[in-house]
Amino acid sequence: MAIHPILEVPDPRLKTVSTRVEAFDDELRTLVADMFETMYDAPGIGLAAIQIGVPKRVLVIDLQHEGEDGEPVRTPRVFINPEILDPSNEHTLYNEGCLSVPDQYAEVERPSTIRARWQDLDGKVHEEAMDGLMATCLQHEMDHLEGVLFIDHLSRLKRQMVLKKLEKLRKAA
Ligand code: GNR
Ligand code: NI
Repeated sequence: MAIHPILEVPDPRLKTVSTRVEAFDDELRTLVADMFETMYDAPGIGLAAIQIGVPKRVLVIDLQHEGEDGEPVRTPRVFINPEILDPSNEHTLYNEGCLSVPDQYAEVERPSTIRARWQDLDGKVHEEAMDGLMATCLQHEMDHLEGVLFIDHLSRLKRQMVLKKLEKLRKAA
């Protein structure tokens, strides 16, 4: 297993449209293991393969909740070739961040609930209704598979502000 560097804006590879997974093999298992290790190290609640430079339709998500002892409990989930079905007409705002746009946050509006269909590491198909942070996070991650970042949902002015702030922070570092 390995922690990979996370691509950051304006890396053009983040605009890649990722391709479907056809082979459910050991190489895929290694990729997913590396994605979890990289996501937990960052730390983040989700990661798309393209964020470590692999243009495949693979996502990992772990929303982690607090256990009774106050310790975080991990709930690792893998989504391969995910699809969104029946997004709700109702939308919700969430203050989103992204490991590829470090330390920047902005409100993004997305459908409140969705149904998701995806494959697991064995290629088995799953379907589930999602809401709350899980619905938001899955939609954020699915955007990465299309080469879209949360800042692409903002007005051009707001997007430029975020990118300018990031540039400034990098120069100061
Ligand atoms: O760690 C992350 N937090 C987050 C917060 C609100 C909405 C989406 C996210 S996903 C992000 C990790 C990431 O960049 N995934 O692509
Ligand atoms: Ni992201």
